[in-house]
Amino acid sequence: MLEELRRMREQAKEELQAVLNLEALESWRLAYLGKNGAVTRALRSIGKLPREERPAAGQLANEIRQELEAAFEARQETLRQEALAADMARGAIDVRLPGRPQSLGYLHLSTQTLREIYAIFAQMGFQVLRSNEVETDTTNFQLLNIPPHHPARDMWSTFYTTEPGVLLRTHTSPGQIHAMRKYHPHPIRVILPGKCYRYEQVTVRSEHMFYQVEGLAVGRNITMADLKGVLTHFARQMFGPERKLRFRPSYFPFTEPSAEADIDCILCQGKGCAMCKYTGWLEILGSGMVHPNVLRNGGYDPDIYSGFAFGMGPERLAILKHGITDIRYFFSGDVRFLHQFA
Ligand code: FA5
Repeated sequence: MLEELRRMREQAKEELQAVLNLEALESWRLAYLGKNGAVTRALRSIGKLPREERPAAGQLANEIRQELEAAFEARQETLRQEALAADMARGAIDVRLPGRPQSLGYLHLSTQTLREIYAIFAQMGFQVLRSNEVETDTTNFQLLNIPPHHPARDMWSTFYTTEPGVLLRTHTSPGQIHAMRKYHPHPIRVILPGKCYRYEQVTVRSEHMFYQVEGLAVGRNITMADLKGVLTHFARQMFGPERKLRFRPSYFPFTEPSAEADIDCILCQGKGCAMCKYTGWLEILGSGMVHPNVLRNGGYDPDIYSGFAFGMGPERLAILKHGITDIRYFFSGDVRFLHQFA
């Protein structure tokens, strides 16, 4: 009996060493220490032994039970620790890793330039008025003194909708009509920013979609001197006091007289380069005194009221300010360009 018990102990210990997970450990426990396990059965059978053998067998069987119970607990603890370590390794989060940066948006260069323009005109009392991007032939052309078949329509051709007479505006000037009809008969000082569209060959200086900022002042005794003063102040604020501004007589059907304002080329400092077509000057805006017919179309009597208007392209201004060589970068969606102005 004693020999049998010792063999069982050796076998149980060997098997326990081979147990590699908690499920196998439970099977081992049932096989030796469970209700019908080998150790339990041995203890139960001691009563059947001859009286003189019982004490030694009982003592050894009890020792073995205690030894195996202790071995079971130790093995269980080792396996639990191993299982925990494996779990941790599988779902590991290294809290020392730096976080992934969130990329924040930033303003498009056109928007930044528009805001600069708003701020400068706000100093002179001009408020921002939003007008429509979709206009009619009447507001985009006719009320601005451009009847059907007027040659200016060729230069200002645009994208037409399938709705007769409905088009994408070629300039912000129809906003003059909307502003006058809205504020009549009060004096006006507004700027009208927004997108314009043209059926036009795209080049380094021209896009078929671009922004404009229209300016309009209407009141009594407004003269060309006011126009020059406002635009000169604007150019100096925008480009610095050393910048040169020149006014050139021009023609627009909705202003009389009309003038274009040029700034000396920032890329070549006026020496002449491809950007300024070797003239040293860059056109930044068109302007003039509001034509009497246009004042009338807005509801103002030209014998009492006068006004000036201008229209500028913020992308062209940004090109000058930042020395950009191609206007097509603005709306091509290339973040390598845009990010430089973040
Ligand atoms: C006009 O659009 C007139 N409505 C401006 C005006 C307003 C004159 C009020 C008198 C009184 P023009 O076509 O020249 O004019 O355009 C005005 C400005 O818009 C230009 O100086 C330029 O800065 C910008 N611009 C015109 N066409 C383009 C284009 N294709 N791409 C980018 N900017 C343009």
